[in-house]
Amino acid sequence: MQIGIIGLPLSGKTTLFNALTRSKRPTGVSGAGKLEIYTAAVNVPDERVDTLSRMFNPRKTIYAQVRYSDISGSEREMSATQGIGGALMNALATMDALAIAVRAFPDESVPHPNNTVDPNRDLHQLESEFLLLDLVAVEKRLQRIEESLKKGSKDKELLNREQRPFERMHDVLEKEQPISVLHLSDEEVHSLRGYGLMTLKPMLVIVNEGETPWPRKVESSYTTSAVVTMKGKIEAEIAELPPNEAAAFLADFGIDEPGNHKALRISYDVLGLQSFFTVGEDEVRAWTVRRGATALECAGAVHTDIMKGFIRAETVSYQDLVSLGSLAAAREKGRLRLEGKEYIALDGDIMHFRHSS
Ligand SMILES: Nc1nc2c(ncn2[C@@H]2O[C@H](COP(=O)(O)OP(=O)(O)OP(=O)(O)O)[C@@H](O)[C@H]2O)c(=O)[nH]1
Ligand SMILES: [Mg+2]
Repeated sequence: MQIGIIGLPLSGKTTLFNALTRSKRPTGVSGAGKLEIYTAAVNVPDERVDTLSRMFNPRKTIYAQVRYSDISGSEREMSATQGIGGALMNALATMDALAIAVRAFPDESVPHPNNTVDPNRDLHQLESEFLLLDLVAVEKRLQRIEESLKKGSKDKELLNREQRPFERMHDVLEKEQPISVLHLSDEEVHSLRGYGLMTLKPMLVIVNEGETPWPRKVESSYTTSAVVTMKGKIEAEIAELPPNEAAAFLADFGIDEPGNHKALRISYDVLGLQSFFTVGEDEVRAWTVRRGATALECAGAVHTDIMKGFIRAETVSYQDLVSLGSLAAAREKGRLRLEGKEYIALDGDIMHFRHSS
């Protein structure tokens, strides 16, 4: 999973990126509006993985990973008449979700492109801009389709098939909602990647509040967006500390859940993702799949060969395994089930795939 952080200049994108990934990229240095992208991966903290690792004492413990990209200078790549520039379009194609950084820290020494600090105004400005960009792109495509149909194109059926999703997208955009409300399938999203549609992907809003809490609620105008608040600068500094020292500082600043955990948890939610685990003496590992994934799709996440040769998935819930203490006990108590291809995996399932090779 890859999440791109975008936002107005000097909203704290790099600061949040540092807090989220424990990186040390220089902040407060503007790249003169040029598009620049830095990516770093982080492990997804998961207490269940820690517990399983204690239980199996494996040689390797592997957490799920998420990649964050710090995208600066995106504003120059967006034009209401020209659409999105090629470089940004290519970058967006690799992102599964976008996180909008919104400034809510007052700081006289940091200039604001809109002069005053007002996170709701900035957020709504960006959200309207994204909707407009998408509306222009969708209308352009619809117009092309209509022209081709009028000319009596041979691909009438193909064009008709393409027209429908674009009309649906047009409808929601006109209602000032993002395309993501349509919950398009992975395939549909994939087929649209060449159009640089900003609101096709789930979005997360990260309110970057300063040392004191922002007094008003920051609300997205998109029904599908989630809002997370972080204390960017403080959390970036704390992220540099060893974990045992970090805990004391978090408590001092009244941060009950560090922003990096919160952002990951909510990203999974917004993206409709869940985890399943594979366990053994060799490796305890977390895997990420979409909610509602079948046992076959889970097998495919591990390896395409396992998916191709899929026979059964030995499955036990995390709760059952932990309360019974071992796979042997789970088997004995009949809690280790043999599931077929169509089984809908639940969050936290522990799976072992029987397969032919
Ligand atoms: N006081 C305070 N300053 C912050 C906070 N977050 C960021 N800043 C400062 O704001 C300035 C801009 O932060 P960056 O993280 O570089 O912002 P950015 O969005 O990456 O900026 P560009 O990439 O240049 O558009 C820096 O001087 C940061 O130290 C915060 O929570 N509190
Ligand atoms: Mg930056």
